[in-house]
Amino acid sequence: MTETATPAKTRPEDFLAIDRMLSDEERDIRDTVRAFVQDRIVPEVGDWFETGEVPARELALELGKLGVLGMHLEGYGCAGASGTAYGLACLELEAGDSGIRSLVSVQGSLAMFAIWRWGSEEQKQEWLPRMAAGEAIGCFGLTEPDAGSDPGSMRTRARRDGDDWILNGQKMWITNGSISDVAVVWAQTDEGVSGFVVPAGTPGFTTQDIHKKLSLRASVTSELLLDDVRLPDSARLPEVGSLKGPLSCLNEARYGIVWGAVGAARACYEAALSYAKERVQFDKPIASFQIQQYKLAKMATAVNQGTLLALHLGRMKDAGTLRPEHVSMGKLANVDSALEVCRTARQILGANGITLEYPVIRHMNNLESVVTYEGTADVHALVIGETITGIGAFR
Ligand code: TGC
Ligand code: FAD
Repeated sequence: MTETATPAKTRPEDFLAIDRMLSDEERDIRDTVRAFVQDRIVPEVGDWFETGEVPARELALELGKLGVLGMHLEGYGCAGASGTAYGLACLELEAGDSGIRSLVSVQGSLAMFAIWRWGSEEQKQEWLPRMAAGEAIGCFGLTEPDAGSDPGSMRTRARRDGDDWILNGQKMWITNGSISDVAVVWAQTDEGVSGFVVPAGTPGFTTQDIHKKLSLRASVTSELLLDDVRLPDSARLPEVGSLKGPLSCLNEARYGIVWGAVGAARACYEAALSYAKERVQFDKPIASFQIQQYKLAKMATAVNQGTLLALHLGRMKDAGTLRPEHVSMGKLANVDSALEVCRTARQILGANGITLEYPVIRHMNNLESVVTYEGTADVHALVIGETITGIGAFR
């Protein structure tokens, strides 16, 4: 029998030793983003959430310097990092707040990716370097008041007028809408769905913020109004003319959420663990009661399972084998389990769990948006259902 080395002691903060499955470069990127979140986001985000005001412009510049805006894209000032490295960054950003991960997702995976994948060389040169640096902010207008899960029913229309296009319609729930320098707007045309690059200030293009949100409060959410907006043909994304255009961008952002949701869950698990070890009731820390240990054990398991699933999808993305239905499984599983972790954490904190002094209820409320946007849990279950049964159930 050969002698085997004793496995290293289990570390509660990395129970399954997933760290060892990362490369040095991936760990470096993860640690850099984690330190940024710890120094810049964590001390302030409770106040941003409470007031509903986030210094998004300043943050965009800082995130640009950090190198996370469009970090998985190649060229045009983007970092060209791996999908796994991008995922790790999303995890750390969302451990700060889903709104910060959203800022990065919408910029890099939706607005920049749309231009990078489907835009002309001129559009790429004009927008991508500034967007990667955080000097220009982008938004992505797909959802409408009457077209959410079913974007194919959108009413925003673009009609030709000589060499120009005239856009009319309304987009709803658009992250970064009012603070954007450029909006990627999807519209029906006689030839199918097209994307348009609409600079802020174009006559007829206005925005209005959505208030009274109880979730994603550290994020700007707006309505976009397009009233006879005239654009040259050079503003149209030339390389796509169907719903495949916007849906391909959603794959990128949904992939980031697979990782990000684990970050929110980890932050709540860590808050609950530390609270349970310190909070004394009946003369003992509540962490010493079996029922609380059961909850903590389930939370730790969920965080580790979610990380492994995200890492597996990351490796598939980097190998070029990741399909949209894989991303659907990741988003469905990880957001659902993150919600469960955050709700359990909230209860472990007792009354303290309802205040912004702790991160838990903020994450829990944020995840109510995360489970809805980028395809609801139902939509992702139906994508998986269609793949395994061969029967579409959307209609
Ligand atoms: P369907 O007929 O299935 O497809 C139409 C065309 O699109 C192609 N396609 C995809 N391509 C790439 N990636 C995907 N995931 C794709 N899914 C479909 C398909 O092959 C076809 O291509 P072609 O070449 O034949 O034209 O479309 P459908 O109308 O039946 O809809 C399918 C469904 C329901 C899955 C889709 O509409 C959907 O995903 N709905 C959910 C909408 C959604 O997720 N909206 C998100 C808006 S953005 C947002 O929420 C940002 S939140 C901020 C943040 O991220 O932080
Ligand atoms: P609906 O589609 O009306 O769904 C309502 C309910 O019906 C859901 O439970 C849904 O699962 C269910 N349902 C719908 N269809 C079916 C079906 N076929 N079978 C079974 N059940 C079904 N959009 C953008 O374009 N850009 C953004 O930047 C953006 N940012 C957002 C930020 C926030 C904070 C939020 C909350 C949303 C954002 N969205 C954005 C919009 C988001 O993508 C939509 O809310 C989402 O796609 C769902 O659409 P809906 O809200 O209209 O719900």
